[in-house]
Amino acid sequence: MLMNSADIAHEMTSLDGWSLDQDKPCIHKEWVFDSFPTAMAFFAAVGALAESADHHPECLSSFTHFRIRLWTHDAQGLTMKDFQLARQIDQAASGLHTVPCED
Ligand code: H2B
Repeated sequence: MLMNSADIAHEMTSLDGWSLDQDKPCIHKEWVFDSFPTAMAFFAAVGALAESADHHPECLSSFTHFRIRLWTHDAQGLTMKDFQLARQIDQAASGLHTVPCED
């Protein structure tokens, strides 16, 4: 079910490091991992989570940099599925080594 802006604002307060893109609308986050293998381990973990949730993020992988955008295509906007998957993705990343983002 498509979320209204009040529900979205509420969910955003419980997410760490995710930003809301009003134009799309989608939520997005970037990571920089300590190595390419770590970034690929993250990619594999995100892929497994996406398949089990039947909810698939847009992933942009560039060496150690990784960017994810999440929205629900079927609903043409944000639903709770996006926030649930965002939390699972954060859990997967928490076990991996990241380095501070330069930009
Ligand atoms: N992923 C995302 N991000 N949004 C969707 O609406 C979506 C999806 N729909 N993965 C799913 C698959 C749908 O196409 C299938 C039929 O359940």
